[in-house]
Amino acid sequence: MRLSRYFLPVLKEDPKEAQIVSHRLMLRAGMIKQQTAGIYSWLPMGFKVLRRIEQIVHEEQARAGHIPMLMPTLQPADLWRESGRYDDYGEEMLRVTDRHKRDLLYGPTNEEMITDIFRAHVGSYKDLPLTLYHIQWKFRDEIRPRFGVMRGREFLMKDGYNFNLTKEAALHAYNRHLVSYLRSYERMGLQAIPMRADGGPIGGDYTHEFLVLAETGESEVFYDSQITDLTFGDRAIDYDDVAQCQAVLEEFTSRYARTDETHDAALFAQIPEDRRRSARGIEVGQIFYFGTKYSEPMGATVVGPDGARVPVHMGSHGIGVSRLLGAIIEASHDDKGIIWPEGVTPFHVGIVNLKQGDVSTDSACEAIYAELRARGLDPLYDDRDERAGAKFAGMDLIGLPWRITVGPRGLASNKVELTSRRSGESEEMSPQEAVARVQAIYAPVLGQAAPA
Ligand code: 5CA
Repeated sequence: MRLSRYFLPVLKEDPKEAQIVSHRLMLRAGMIKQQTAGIYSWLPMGFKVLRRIEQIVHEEQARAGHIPMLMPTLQPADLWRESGRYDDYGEEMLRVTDRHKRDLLYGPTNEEMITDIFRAHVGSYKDLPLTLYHIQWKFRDEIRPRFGVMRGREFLMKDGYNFNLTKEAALHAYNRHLVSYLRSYERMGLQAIPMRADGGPIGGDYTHEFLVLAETGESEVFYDSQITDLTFGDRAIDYDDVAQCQAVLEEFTSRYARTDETHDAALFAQIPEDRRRSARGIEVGQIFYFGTKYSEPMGATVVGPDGARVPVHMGSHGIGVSRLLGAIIEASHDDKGIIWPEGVTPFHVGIVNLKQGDVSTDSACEAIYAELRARGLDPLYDDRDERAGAKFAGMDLIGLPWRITVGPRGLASNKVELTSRRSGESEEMSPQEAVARVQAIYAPVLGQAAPA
């Protein structure tokens, strides 16, 4: 993309309404625009990151064998009357009446609807296990929407639902999700720690939240510091292997890590004092096993191996896709702006032309731009007629992890500069070498794509 033709409405001043750094930087970097409390337009660069995150989620769900679909945002109230949640959900549910005076609601989650789909089409244990998911906008009429996309009213969620004949099978699905979530967050450059949590309005007493540690997090968390040493990495995993998935769950959940809802001071006190930590965290996902809470009242049953109908065991699993943008920025920024991890960056590399209009500088930039694109990379070329200082400040603000700086002085000896946004370090090299280096940096990121 050429910056002169892009739509990147950066703000010069800090917006007053933003209380936390991710909200401030998303507004300043021209990623979002608030339309009303807790409801945002996603401007092109914000939308680009949102799609990168969605893509990672889709790929990791595909890898785990989960099946994508799409359910609507508006749902009939009658489904929620069946589960009893129409009244229970309270004021967070946005209720709408259509022209025929039928009650609808803007879905805050989809347990009822997916259970309805299941009961209409699945009748035998032979069709199990089944895991369906979608990535769709949700609405929760939060009393205090705040912190930008972190606590929105309309927000994008990946929500998945699994159906199983037995509790054991449902727990394997739970473990599989835990593994796929660990992989997803790591690809986004995040450490998200699974912590024992509370089921809240979704229900079930077996649930983990995934938390990214950050001072601005809304959750209070308590954990054993050893847990922060764990990484999933690129180890091979067979998602059908029950013991292997169980072993990952045990590895990542056996140390103390809980949100304040389930915190147990006596258990916590048993951890050696120098490892006890209390901190703030951002909840970027949650997985639940809730047994037959929805299948029983809604009649989602299958004929079991012995011929009798039994309600299915279910779980659900959510990732806060739009919240993740805020969480990633909270975890990765400095006083100049955002520092995108390579896995989610809106553009792979920025090209800064120090002397726009100079024939040889322009043509060197054009060649680098074309060569990067030919290699499957997505560069942002700052081809505006602006001062170098303004171009650098803009690049630092929007946070592309790598920058190639091209100026007449360097070009005289066939050199450009490759700069890391994270370390600030620069290295001089030929334009060809800079392209090859950027390609090598992104090879592992681009190579992680799984067939969706
Ligand atoms: N049905 C289950 C799992 S599919 C469910 O709704 N789970 S949830 O309530 O925990 O939401 C899943 C994720 O959505 C949360 O972990 C959080 O990351 C994100 N989320 C929840 N509320 C908001 C909100 N108001 N703004 C942004 N993201 C949110």
